[in-house]
Order: sequence, then structure tokens, then C-alpha cells
Amino acid sequence: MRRICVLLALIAPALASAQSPPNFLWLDDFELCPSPQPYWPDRDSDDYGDDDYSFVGCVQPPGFFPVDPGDCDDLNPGINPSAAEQCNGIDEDCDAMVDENALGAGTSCDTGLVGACSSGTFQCQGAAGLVCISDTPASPEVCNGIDDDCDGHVDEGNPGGGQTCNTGLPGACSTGTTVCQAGVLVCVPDNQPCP
Ligand SMILES: [Ca+2]
Ligand SMILES: [Ca+2]
Ligand SMILES: [Ca+2]
Ligand SMILES: [Ca+2]
Repeated sequence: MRRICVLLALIAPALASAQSPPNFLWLDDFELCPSPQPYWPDRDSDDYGDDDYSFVGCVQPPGFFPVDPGDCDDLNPGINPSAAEQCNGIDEDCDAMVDENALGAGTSCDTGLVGACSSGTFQCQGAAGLVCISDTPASPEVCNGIDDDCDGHVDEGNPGGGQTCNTGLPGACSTGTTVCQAGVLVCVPDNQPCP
């Protein structure tokens, strides 16, 4: 049994460093090894081992370490269960979900557009990264003091104007026409002068 253990200790590093080493698990003779410990390869030295290759025994083989398991990419120290999830189409934290709650997603941003379209929120779009999406898409201009159609002009074209209205004034001053003024539709008397 000791001879087999020594042999495995010698070949383990070669298996760990191989491109596709076979998965293996070795338990020492419990009489000789009452408290076997698990060891994993940690080729990127991020203190998380590659689950595909484990060694259980009382002797730590070269190339194997008593680290935590769960490293889903043991050749990239930026990928392990403690890594922060980035927006990039890659599962950094090894939970089998890609870009979940990625850093920066959901935060406010400037779309670079004008008017109502300028304020946005970062959305994670996988390998394309964070994209600033407008919170308010362009819409037809209305009289509100806002550049609704995001063309750089506020309330252009007298939106809502030109409609017959009642000014509330007496006599000849009662009939009017709507005009968009400073973001508000007002009823301007058709006959002047009026108060
Ligand atoms: Ca590792
Ligand atoms: Ca993830
Ligand atoms: Ca990611
Ligand atoms: Ca406009």
C-alpha cells in the first residue's frame, strides 16, 4: 500500500499539469492514514482548486494543495468562487450563471443623447459589456418644457397649439387659440387688445 501511495504522489503532479488529466480519487489505507485530507491542483494560485482533479490522502502530493474547491477555470486567477461577476459573457464566480448581478449593471448613466433621452441605465449585454440604455425613449413632442423627441429642441412646432379655446374672458375676448408657451398650453384671445 505504501508503494502505491508513493507512486500516486509521484504521478499526481504530472496528471494535474496535463491538458486533460484523468479524474481520479485515491484513499489511503485507513490503518496507515486515519485522517486523509483532500487536495486539489491550483494552477493559477488563487486558492481555489480544480474540482475535476482531487486527491485525498495523508501526504500532500507536489502540485496539489489544501485549498477550497470550486475553481471553474484553474488557469485564470480572476475566475473563482470569490471573484466579482463582471459584465463580459463569462461566469467569474463559478456559480454556473453568466453575468448575474454584474458590476455596474443597473447604475445610472448618460446615453450621450439629448433631451428626454439623455438619462439612462447600464444594462449588461454579455460579451458586448455594459450598454447605456435610455430610460425614456423618444416620443412625439408635447407641450411640457421637455425635448420629448430628443432632437435638441424643446416644444418646437407649438405642440398642442392651434386649437380653439375659451379664454374665460367676457365678450369679444372669450374666443381664443391654444399656444404652447414656456411648457404650458395657454388660451390666447383671438381679438386684441384683451386684458
Ligand atoms: Ca485555482
Ligand atoms: Ca456567475
Ligand atoms: Ca461575467
Ligand atoms: Ca424636440
